[in-house]
Amino acid sequence: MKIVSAKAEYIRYQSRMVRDGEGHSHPGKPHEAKVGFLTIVCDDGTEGHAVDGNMLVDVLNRVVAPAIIGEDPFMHEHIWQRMRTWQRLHSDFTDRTLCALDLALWDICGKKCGVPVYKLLGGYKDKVPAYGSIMVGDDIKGGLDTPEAYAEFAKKLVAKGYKAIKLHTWMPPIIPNPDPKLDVKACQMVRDAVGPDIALMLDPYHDYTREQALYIADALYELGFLWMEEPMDEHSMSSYVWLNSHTRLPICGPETVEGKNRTRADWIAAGASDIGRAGTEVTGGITSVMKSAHLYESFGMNIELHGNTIGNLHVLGAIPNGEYFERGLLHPLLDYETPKPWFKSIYDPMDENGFVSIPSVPGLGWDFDYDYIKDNIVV
Ligand code: LLH
Ligand code: MG
Repeated sequence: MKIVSAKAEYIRYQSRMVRDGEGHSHPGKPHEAKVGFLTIVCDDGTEGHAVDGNMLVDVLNRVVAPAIIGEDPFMHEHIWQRMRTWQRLHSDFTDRTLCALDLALWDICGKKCGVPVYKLLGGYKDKVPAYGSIMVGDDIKGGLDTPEAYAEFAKKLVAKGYKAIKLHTWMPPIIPNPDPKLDVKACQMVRDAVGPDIALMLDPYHDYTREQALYIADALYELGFLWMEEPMDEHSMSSYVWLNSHTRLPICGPETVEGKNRTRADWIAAGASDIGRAGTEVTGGITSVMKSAHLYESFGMNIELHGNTIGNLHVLGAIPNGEYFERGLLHPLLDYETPKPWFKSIYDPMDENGFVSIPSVPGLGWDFDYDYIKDNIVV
């Protein structure tokens, strides 16, 4: 079996999400946006896809496509390793772009074998509990503008079936200066609103000092939080070693720092976190997240996956040491349950007990609306 073509395109759609200066998402006025769509075709007609707002279409067409045509998609690790090393001097070849290639290859392999990807990866469970991941705080009336607003929204999430909730709190530029006391107040009010039986986590401003991060961590320990993630710049691993040795609250990470599974190995060796973290988009696809997951398992650690990607769902279905699916980002003024226009249905519907099933059809299980995609390609 050989790859005969690979093509990435942008699809236009109406978005209600805007990004602030630091890149955090918030609800906003409808406007035209575009999402990347990758198609890899094999000589027997099998097609694999990836869709993501952050893949770089130009890099996929210019760098990746010529390199993989003629390759066997089942020599997946070989292709991934080769492309990983190409990232060094192709500085625009991001992990999110590598992720797109990786997902499309896994999609092909699953379809060809007639099994969902999580079974190809090993197969461990067919559903996972979700946590409601609340969007970064804002200054929108009826949105996430006060600790009270978080508490109200958290109660609504519990009523929908969520048994776990993560807060992202306020960050510049929404507030001029980070405010650890405001974070703790929001966490306190959410704990009071949902009671002791709902698992809670916090992902606050990502650039606190050590002392600010420790102040929040100790307060969250008293509130019975499950973990805190990324309260400081992750490039300073020694700051995380310091934080982790000073607090009893479990620290989860790293999330965004570069280096894929190898960075995770260094954090484990240094004792920089209690719970590991990786995600298909930020660490170069399923292939890398599986390496991290097995590494953490070998050290007796759990891994919590970043983001609501279909790739993360398949990894969770394949490993014993990942507990939750991050469902979101959620916001009182946004509807998470309606599929994006390029999908006919969402891949992560949640049942009344707070569980999401791993897609069970061959491949990754995206339910694409191919007519919408065809009609909205940006030329
Ligand atoms: O800073 C943000 O906007 C969020 O932290 C975002 O990156 C979110 O995806 C996240 O970190 N989830 O865990
Ligand atoms: Mg995070």
